Amino acid sequence: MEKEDVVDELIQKVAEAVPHISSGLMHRREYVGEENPSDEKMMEADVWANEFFKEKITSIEGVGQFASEEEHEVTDCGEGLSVAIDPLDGSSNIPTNNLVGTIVGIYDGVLPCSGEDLVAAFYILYGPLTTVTVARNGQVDEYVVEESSGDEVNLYLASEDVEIEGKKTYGFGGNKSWFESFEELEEEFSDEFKLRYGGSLVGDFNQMLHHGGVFGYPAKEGYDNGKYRILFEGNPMAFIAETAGSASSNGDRSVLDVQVDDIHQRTPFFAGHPDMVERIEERAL
Ligand code: AFP
Repeated sequence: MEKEDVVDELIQKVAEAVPHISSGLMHRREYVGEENPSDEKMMEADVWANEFFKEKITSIEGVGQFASEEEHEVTDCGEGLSVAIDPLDGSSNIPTNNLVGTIVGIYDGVLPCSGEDLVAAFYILYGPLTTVTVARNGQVDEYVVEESSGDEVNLYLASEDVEIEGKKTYGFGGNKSWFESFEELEEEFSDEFKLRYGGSLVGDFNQMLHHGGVFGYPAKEGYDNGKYRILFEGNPMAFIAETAGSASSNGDRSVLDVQVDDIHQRTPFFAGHPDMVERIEERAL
């Protein structure tokens, strides 16, 4: 299959999983007593969603590698594009019925590879509406997922060619351990912009995408490289932000320019209006 067709198939197959994932969360809100490769507690929903997506994605012709935030190693599954996924980002928000998401990066390269090798990226946001936001071919489009018959879903184009405009909101994670220089910057931003932070990367990023502003998770005490995994979270979200005409940064340069040597490598992460990202970089945080 042509790479474009593989990307189409990936978006459709992952979207088809939405009704199954949404209905399956209710009975999978307990922690399983194991940790993922990033030493984070795994919820039953994390394990289950990972297995569900892995089976769908590795069975697609034209997908050669599969990597997940929940698995230690890359799975080789044929020839073609490489897929890196955060199956259920924000799963700790499920017990409080907060927003959760699925993040997918599609790379034309052998994993681990840098964001420059991304050919497309998309996320699913499980909210009042379930939406799929896709960055490909230089454009970001948002679709609403509507369940149809059986496993079929319809994707309705809700927003075409989305661009991040304006500097309305800001939101930064990990506030319990920020370095002092970042605390000072956040105080400036809190005087100038509206705070939007909900503890869910996909939900918080999506607000920034539509409202205009900046979102991030900086390096902090004990986490010199921040919290987000570059392959599964940082690169795909940076690709979407930059495709939407905005900027991303690890505090120094575009997240997409960062060399990736390990599939679970972390990165400080900022994305949003270029002026706001530039102010963060100027503080060399
Ligand atoms: P979980 O997947 O463990 O819920 O973590 C979610 C997340 O990676 C991301 O979605 C949030 O932006 C971030 O963690 C919140 O981290 P803090 O709880 O440290 O603010």
